[in-house]
Amino acid sequence: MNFRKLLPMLILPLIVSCGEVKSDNTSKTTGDNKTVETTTGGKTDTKTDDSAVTTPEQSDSGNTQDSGDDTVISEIGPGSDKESESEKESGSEQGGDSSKVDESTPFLMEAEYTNLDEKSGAGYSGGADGWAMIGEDIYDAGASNGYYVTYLYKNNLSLDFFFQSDKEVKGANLILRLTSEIKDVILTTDIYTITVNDVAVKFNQISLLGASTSDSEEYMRPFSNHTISNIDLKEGENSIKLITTNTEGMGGTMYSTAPVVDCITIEKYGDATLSWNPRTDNLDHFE
Ligand SMILES: [Ca+2]
Repeated sequence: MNFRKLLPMLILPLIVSCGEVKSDNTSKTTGDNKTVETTTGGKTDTKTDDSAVTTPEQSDSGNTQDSGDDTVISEIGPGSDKESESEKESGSEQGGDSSKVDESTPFLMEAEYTNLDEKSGAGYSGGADGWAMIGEDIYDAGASNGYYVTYLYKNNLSLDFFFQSDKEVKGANLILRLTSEIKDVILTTDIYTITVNDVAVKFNQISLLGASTSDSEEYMRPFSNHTISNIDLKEGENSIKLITTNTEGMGGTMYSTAPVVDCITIEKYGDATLSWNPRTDNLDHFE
């Protein structure tokens, strides 16, 4: 194990909640290590494995068992996220079971760590492909891990999160951490599609108000959390996709209406173990 390569990995899982903000770049990783983040019960493990490089699309439920050194990086507790006003607004009628006691640790997946290799996006002035769709939170909008994904303003463009669960899960919560830029955004199922294992889920209107009004304004609306209840997961490989499904332009070359995506978090998944293969190398380009 190369300690120099391992060191950034030790720092990475300290960023564990959508509600937490990281203002520096210490979670960046270099090199070609495979990273597996696993969350179960009350702890999060991050492991590195020099022996294989696996993209989320290539991974299956069998490859989450890591052969590298087991290192418990940090233990985190549930409930560290604070509901934003807008989340309460959009999530209060979702029928969440507040009486359910579930102390599972929130399982966070950064948008900037998804596989963007085949993605081609559109922005306010021109497009961007692959890792170039990642934005750095230079205006302190509260992006988890300091980065987010934008350029999602194109019909049928999706942001894909692939992960594994060691067992079936019923009634989990999915939390989206989003904002808007250039123009206020109101997401409904008519213009935006969220799928879990390729089945569209219902969600209440998500209002992302207070956006900057121009490309030159040095401001970004703070990210806010939005909860969708009653998500079911299956044993093995799972997917959550955020898909722009409209042609309602927002100005310039933003051909569709879409949010800016910071990360997603799964909560209340019982005693299942969730894991994924974050593409931390996406941030190598920001060194
Ligand atoms: Ca992020």
